[in-house]
Amino acid sequence: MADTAKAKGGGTARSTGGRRRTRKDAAPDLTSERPETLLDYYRQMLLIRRFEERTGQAYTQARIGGYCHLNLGEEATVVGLMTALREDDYLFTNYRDHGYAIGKGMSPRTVMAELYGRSDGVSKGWGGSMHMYDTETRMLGGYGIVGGQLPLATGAALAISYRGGDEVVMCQMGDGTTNIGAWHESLNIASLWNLPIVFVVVNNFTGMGTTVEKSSAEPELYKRGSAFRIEGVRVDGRDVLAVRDAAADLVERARSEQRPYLLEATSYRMKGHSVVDPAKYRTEEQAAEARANDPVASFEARLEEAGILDEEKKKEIAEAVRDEVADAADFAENSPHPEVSTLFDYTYATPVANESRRMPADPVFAE
Ligand SMILES: Cc1ncc(C[n+]2csc(CCOP(=O)(O)OP(=O)(O)O)c2C)c(N)n1
Repeated sequence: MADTAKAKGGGTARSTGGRRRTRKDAAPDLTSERPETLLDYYRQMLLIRRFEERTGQAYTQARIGGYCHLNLGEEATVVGLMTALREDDYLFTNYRDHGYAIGKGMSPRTVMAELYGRSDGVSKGWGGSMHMYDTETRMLGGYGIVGGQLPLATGAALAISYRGGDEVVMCQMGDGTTNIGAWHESLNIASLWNLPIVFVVVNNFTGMGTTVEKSSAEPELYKRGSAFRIEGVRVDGRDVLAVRDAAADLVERARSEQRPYLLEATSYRMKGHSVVDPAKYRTEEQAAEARANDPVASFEARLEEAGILDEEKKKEIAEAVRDEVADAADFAENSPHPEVSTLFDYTYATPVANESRRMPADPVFAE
């Protein structure tokens, strides 16, 4: 059910008279939605679910190496957020980025190839799971350092503001990130300089195995923008329509008012922190609650109840998704490994002195 709460920011925001959701708002009514749109949200959520399941499987088969964090359980949050952005808006995320990369428009093929560390991957195979990056779709990364994306996203919003553009930056992070220095620095500057950015905290209630209550003096994270006069909203991250509406509202306000906003999406990751974490800190009750509120299954049931999804349509979507994921895995499997000689090609925009790390056949770039 949709459940939004709001914390006042204050600051210099100009009111647009835009639609503002409050805790009393009802869940978005399906009858006012286009059935094709709802089915497309469902398809996207299912695609991320199956893609991530396949990723986990490929990891255990040693097709994927390094760190690997899945969006399982967070599909409604991912799809709702991505639906709220325009194609020319920018996105920065943490390392839990596969679903966002697909949602922002990258092909599952090139995302999977990146996971496999192959040359057809979005980052030419050199980035891996945590570093999906693509200027074309304006997903400017995937970052492995907790909070590393915040100053960069704030800088991108400053660039937009400086050039007088009307794009918005969305900066996704986890709940644990709200306790790191970059959070305070970035929100402070974003508010002080009136930057068009929406900070999104995906609150899955655990930073690795540490709960929000144990790590945050203010566990209602949407209120934590108030120190910087940034208005915050909390939304049920397991409801794709509620996330879409809350995010679209804040994105459009950031755009028209040139102000930062904060969105907290309460969510739940269905697996451990990364694929190698057995999540033993989870109780059986918590796992059962998660299964009972699975965002994909809940939305499926809601569409069925509304008569929008029937068995035939469900089968059709499931098969199309299955084929797309299988195709992505085949593509990744058949993509060549990158040449070692290209290791430094994408690190700097221009050639830099390379004598100390030059491979035998490389040209020399002098100091
Ligand atoms: C600066 C820094 N400190 C510690 C780590 C190790 N680390 C990786 S993920 C993580 C937890 C972050 O949790 P949260 O922000 O809630 O994101 P989630 O994994 O839930 O998406 C930690 C401590 C790191 N990557 N970077």
